[in-house]
Amino acid sequence: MKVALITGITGQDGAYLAELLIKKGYKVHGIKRRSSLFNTDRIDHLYQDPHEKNLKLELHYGDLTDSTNLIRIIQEVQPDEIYNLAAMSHVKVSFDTPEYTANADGIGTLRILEAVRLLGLTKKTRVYQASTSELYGLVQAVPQSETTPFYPRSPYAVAKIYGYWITVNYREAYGMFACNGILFNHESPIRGETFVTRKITRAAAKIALGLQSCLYLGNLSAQRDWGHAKDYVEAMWLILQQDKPEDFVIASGITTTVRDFVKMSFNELGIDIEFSGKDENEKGVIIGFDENRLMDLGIEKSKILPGTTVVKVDPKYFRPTEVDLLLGDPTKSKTQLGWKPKYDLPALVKDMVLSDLDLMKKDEHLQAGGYKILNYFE
Ligand code: NDP
Ligand code: GDR
Repeated sequence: MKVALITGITGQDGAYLAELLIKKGYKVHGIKRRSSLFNTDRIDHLYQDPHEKNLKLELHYGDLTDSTNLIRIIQEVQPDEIYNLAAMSHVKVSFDTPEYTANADGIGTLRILEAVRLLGLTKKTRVYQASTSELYGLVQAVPQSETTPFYPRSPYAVAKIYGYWITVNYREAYGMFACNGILFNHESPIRGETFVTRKITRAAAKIALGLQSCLYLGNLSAQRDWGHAKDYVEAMWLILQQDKPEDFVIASGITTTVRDFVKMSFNELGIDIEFSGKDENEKGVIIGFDENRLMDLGIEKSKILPGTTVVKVDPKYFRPTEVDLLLGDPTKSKTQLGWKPKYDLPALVKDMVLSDLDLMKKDEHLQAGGYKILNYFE
């Protein structure tokens, strides 16, 4: 039985990867941070009573900013594969916490690699590093491939560039099987609520049910190459199954604006939105609806009022330096890894919107029962 260790197991990718590896027959160990609440919602369906024998999933307390626990856990677990997914992963928040981000996302990667080396596991343990399309930053060329130069535009991206190069360096210096997956944005129904896609799909569902009146966003013109996290964790696994350690771009090869993602999300709910105005004054207004679609989804027609502004720009969501355009070239991963994503963008939007509609209907029931529903704007 192969043994895997996942850092960041409580995050979006950690949860999907744990599920995938367990299905493949792995014993999975995960590192979770101590927090004042359980914070294991995304992996609760995989949880097993630790008193049972032959556990498929075991959790360990730890933190990427503390090498003592990383060394101890890696020594105990003796993993065949480590997936280093833990990170302060929010680009905007990294401008507020740049030093912590450098420590966790940059030096954290070094701590993992060095633990493997110090413990004499360089020949046994393969390491996957969660690198990112944010490394490309200020556009140098499109589409972006494994050979496109980097130009990071945030403390997050600068920290991740250290993670990228230290992974390459440990591979070259010590012959480790250490690889970067340069993953473009990937989303899902369990995406964190403050990333733009999930913020949009949650708000669209709430607005359709009359639980929220307006969605406030930042840069609507940013273009992203979005895929489904379920497909992207398959690629992580494939990268570590190759004969030789190499770095791979994982992307859909299609780019879309935030504005179009908004339109697609409302459209999935049977609501048509049109944008007008410029920059900070741009807004999205309901221009019509598909009555049959609303009925199929159990949305009350009376709550969808054409002429209502449902999207506004709030400059507080602008970033000091922005990444305007990401568009990946997945040729290498498709030909060399045989990676075949199952979801395109419309299928991703559908999955997220319908899941959020379902969740928000629970809020609708609570509100009907007299409970206050909080709209948390972040
Ligand atoms: P999430 O933000 O959903 O999850 C991040 C995980 O890291 C959480 O489990 C979090 O724990 C954990 N974590 C954060 N800081 C620490 C720390 N100091 N020590 C230990 N654990 C920590 O991110 P995703 O799942 O979306 O992304 C996974 C990885 O892939 C990240 O490294 C991200 O930067 C990178 N990436 C993501 C892309 C995407 O589009 N999703 C694209 C390219 C790269 P907790 O639950 O306690 O907060
Ligand atoms: P990103 O994802 O920064 O690409 O990083 P995010 O969804 O936060 O932003 C995407 C684009 O949307 C614009 N935007 C907004 N973003 C947020 N969060 N909130 C808003 O209200 C909003 N309005 C517009 C942003 O300016 C940006 O251009 C994600 C993370 O998962 C990283 O960890 C990962 O490395 C990269 O994807 C690839």
